[in-house]
Amino acid sequence: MKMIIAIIQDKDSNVLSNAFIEANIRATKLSSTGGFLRSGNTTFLVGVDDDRVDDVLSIIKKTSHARGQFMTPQVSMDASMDASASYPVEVQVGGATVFVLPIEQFHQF
Ligand code: 2BA
Repeated sequence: MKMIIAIIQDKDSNVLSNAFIEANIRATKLSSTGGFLRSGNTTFLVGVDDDRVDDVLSIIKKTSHARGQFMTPQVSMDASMDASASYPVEVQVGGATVFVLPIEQFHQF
């Protein structure tokens, strides 16, 4: 059995939830925050048998899209006062960041 942790953009989360339900895949959805942009994203925890890992990965791949997001870099007071320093810059986010971990034990009491 494996634990799949998938971090995706909020905009894709409902489509992904529905796709999991349709495929009879059980998942837990958590509200999360990206450490870099400090904006909201969604983390799914999916516990599945080994033979369903590829199904889960392909559903995530199909439903998660990369998008550009603008951020304003923080300017240190010590920095030279370059006028362009605080202009928003575009960062590519997603589609999905996915970790697949082995599960040692699984219990439901
Ligand atoms: P954030 O940390 O808010 O990062 C959003 C996007 O900003 C990233 O997209 C990446 O394009 C860029 N980025 C992140 N750190 C950067 C840095 N030090 N320098 C320059 N650009 C940087 P993604 O790579 O698609 O990541 C989307 C979200 O997935 C991340 O949101 C974070 O919540 C999660 N994530 C990504 N890699 C991770 C990892 N190794 N461990 C845990 N969470 C991760």
